Amino acid sequence: MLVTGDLALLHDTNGWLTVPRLRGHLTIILINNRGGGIFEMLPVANFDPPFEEFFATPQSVDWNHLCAAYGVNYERVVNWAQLKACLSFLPKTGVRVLEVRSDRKAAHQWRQDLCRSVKLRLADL
Ligand SMILES: Cc1ncc(C[n+]2csc(CCOP(=O)(O)OP(=O)(O)O)c2C)c(N)n1
Repeated sequence: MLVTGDLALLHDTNGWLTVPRLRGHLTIILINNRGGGIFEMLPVANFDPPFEEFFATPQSVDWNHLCAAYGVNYERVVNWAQLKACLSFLPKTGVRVLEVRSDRKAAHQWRQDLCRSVKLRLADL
């Protein structure tokens, strides 16, 4: 099983040319937040432009179509119950992408808030 971001996976999708020779199975959980969420942690994230175009670099890829081009199975996951059901069994062969879409800005804010509350609690000790 592989958990990856959309930019990292896009970088390597040509590796799927070897899928016909793959022995075993790979499930890829694709966290698609339309760009590099890691860069939201940089000070430059507060300046747009140039942030979106030159740092986050969101791509307009239809993952369903891209997967189909390589013979990779695709499923869009929209809730936890579906994700749990998808992971409750692993196929024996082939590659499968489970796309989970996420809001890059909202996720960054959520992490910031979480870190802040953890720091506050540690300060209480
Ligand atoms: C081969 C390679 N190219 C570029 C980078 C620089 N880089 C580090 S993280 C990142 C973007 C990651 O974005 P994504 O995979 O969508 O994950 P997210 O940050 O959204 O979780 C890039 C381009 C790298 N580490 N390796």
